[in-house]
Amino acid sequence: VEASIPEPQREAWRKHQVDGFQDKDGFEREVVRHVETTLARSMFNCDESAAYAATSLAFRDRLILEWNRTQQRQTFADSKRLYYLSLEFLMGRALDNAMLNIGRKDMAKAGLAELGFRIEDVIQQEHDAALGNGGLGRLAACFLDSLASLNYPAWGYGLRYRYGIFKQEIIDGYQVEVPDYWLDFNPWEFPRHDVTVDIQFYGGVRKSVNSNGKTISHWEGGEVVKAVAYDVPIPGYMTPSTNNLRLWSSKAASGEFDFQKFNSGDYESSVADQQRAETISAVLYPNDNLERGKELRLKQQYFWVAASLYDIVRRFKKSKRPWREFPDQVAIQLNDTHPTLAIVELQRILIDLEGLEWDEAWNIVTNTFGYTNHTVLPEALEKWSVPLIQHLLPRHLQIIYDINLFFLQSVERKFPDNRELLGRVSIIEESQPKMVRMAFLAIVGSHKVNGVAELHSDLIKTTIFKDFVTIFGPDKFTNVTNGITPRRWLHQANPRLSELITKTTGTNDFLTDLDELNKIELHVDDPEFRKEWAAIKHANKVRLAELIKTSTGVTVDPSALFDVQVKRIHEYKRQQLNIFGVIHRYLTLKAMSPEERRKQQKRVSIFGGKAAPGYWMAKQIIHLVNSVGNVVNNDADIGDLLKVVFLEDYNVSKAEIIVPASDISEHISTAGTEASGTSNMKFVLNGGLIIGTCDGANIEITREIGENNIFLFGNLAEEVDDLRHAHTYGSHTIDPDLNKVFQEIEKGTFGSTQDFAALISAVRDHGDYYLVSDDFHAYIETQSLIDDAYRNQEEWLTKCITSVSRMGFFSSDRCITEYADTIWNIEALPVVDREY
Ligand code: NBG
Repeated sequence: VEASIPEPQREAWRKHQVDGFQDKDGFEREVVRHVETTLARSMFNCDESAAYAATSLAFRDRLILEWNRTQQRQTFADSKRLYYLSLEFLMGRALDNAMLNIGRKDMAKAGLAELGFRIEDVIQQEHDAALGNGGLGRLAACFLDSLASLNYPAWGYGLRYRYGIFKQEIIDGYQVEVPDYWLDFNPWEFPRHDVTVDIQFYGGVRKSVNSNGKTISHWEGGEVVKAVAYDVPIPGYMTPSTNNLRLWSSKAASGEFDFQKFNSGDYESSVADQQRAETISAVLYPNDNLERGKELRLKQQYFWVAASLYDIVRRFKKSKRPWREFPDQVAIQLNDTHPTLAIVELQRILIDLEGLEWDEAWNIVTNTFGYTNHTVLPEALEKWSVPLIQHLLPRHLQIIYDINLFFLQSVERKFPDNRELLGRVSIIEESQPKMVRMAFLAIVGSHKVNGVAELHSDLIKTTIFKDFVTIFGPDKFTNVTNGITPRRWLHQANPRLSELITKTTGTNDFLTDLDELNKIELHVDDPEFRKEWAAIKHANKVRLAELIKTSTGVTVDPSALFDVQVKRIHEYKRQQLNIFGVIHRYLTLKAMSPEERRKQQKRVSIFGGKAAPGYWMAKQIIHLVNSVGNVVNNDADIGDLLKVVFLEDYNVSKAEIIVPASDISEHISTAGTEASGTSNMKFVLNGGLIIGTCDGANIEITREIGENNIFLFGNLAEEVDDLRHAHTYGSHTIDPDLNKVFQEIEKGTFGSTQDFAALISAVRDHGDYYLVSDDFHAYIETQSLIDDAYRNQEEWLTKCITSVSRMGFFSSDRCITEYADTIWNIEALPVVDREY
């Protein structure tokens, strides 16, 4: 308020208010201006990367003006806001998305052509913003797109990692990790050097008694690190609403370096302090569905949570409302347990700094937070050691103990004399050392807990959180099935299909109301439409074949069936089942006569995905895929009948090329392990079919598109426990076809047998936890059904078109609307007074 311009001078501001470019000429003028001034280059010195930079800056300028107006509108409306706290935002590239969302891509294309550039080449220059591992981070990115497109007042809060997920190189068939330094030039962020928060670590707690006789806790001493805000504008689709993603970067609190130390000649250690502070936001932990309990990770979590809450509270306090209205103004969603300390931090702010009573504060806290669970895998459930929290956040540990005490007392009152129950649900695990169970803390501190697909939401209620359903009742637990944004995953990734649908249905309403896709089902028999559809799929496959050629050197036939499995490499996702199936196919083909072989369906098996650097088994899977590819791709008997490729460095921008080109994609996790999966939705939306298990969102996809349009196989979630038990305590026989595959690997057909021994013994000797052998037969049978189905191209095409037409449910717009209505209780703020 203090910095606002007095009324008499505001006229000058209004008169000189800038507006972003309006037309092609204006756009070109902005590009030239940025090349010549911001970049200090000229027409004699302007390559594609400079053209990319200038184009992005031109669009960024437009976005920030809308961003300003959006923020003003939201402040003025004073309605409830959502804050989405996520350690990961896997955004991918921004330029193409910005151009499409604000509806100016054609104009930019024409403008760039006049300036001497092809828009496709310019778009390619952008480095992916890869601040996430996989599905969880990409979901957050899709949510931001929907929140802005639906005009919800919402902010994302995350960390501005200097290094995103590592770049993967494949050298001699092995994964090698290379740091992803992406911030050299990032036109999409606005540093807010004036928006900073001091974050405290370590120290101790002193108690005092105030004049009312109340004990007050003071967290004192320790060290302070500065959080600096960087804002990333998030454009909605065809709306001026432009939301904010605020990412925090860490800096030494004393500025450049500690002048005390500097003056006393201790220059090196003052620089070291600076570097230690900057380490906090330096790197994204590269684990997907795994938590390692590292101190720096806990520091990241508190740093980010404390800065975000300070910001949220500061904004609320400006409204001068009483504290009890906080949950009417603020909804905070915890994306997994990573931000759970926010619950403790808000309670601390309210009782220690704002002087509220415990119960009043706790009521505010629990009405503010919602918690989304994204996994039931035990190795991914976060626990932090009590001594570590005690050391880093002494006051928070006390509050956690109090939260637990009051919670357990309430359980005791409801279920007297049930010590076992108390032990099971305690937030503190009585282990050596004691551990804080973050998911339990998140449940106790939230008013709603949701899973991300129906099966998953049922599973959390009957397994890991069963006792909490008994305690809080079933209504606290709910399901919100994941969704994807049709803007990026159809319009941007598959522009020709998007155009065909628009032309055929006469409108592009499906981009804002995905249920409208059902209109294309009326055209499923229209020969012209079918022909165009098939031509688009073929062109997308040609585009992928080119990527495969340049990145692996392997030539693939675009008319072959493209079979794709791209996702993080994990035993539960069962890439090993896929590659064992590929070996089985290879052996079958080898055993055939040349005449018989000629009748077989051609296939390209495409793999992609990163293994966590410390995940040895996952790295062996990558090595096996590459080794098999080496043999199969060079076998003259096989030729184009089978090719096996591993595409290195799978990321969002590669997914935009891969997804529209698939015929079959694999979503074959052990039933009950994949919470939802979201690429399954992307593949079907782009006219590919699925081979999958009855897991995660596969089940709901089947319900929507019909079971004739999906290839399901394998044991069900409810059968998994018994099978595992039988493996360990009964006799465990391995599927005979799988045994042949193992024998072939052990013969050395694919190179060093030693390397692959662990993949085999996991199945044969160590209880086959992921049920690879149990599902193998059904898997290869189903793959052969797919070969047969693909031969009937007309029927296949009908399946694809029908499936796309029924995918409306999986829009992240539907998903975000459910969150808004049932968990956040927020309302959209549409812009009514302006044409857009
Ligand atoms: C992942 C699940 C996926 C799910 C995404 C998004 C974690 C912890 N979980 O199945 O494995 O689609 O979350 O909900 O990364």
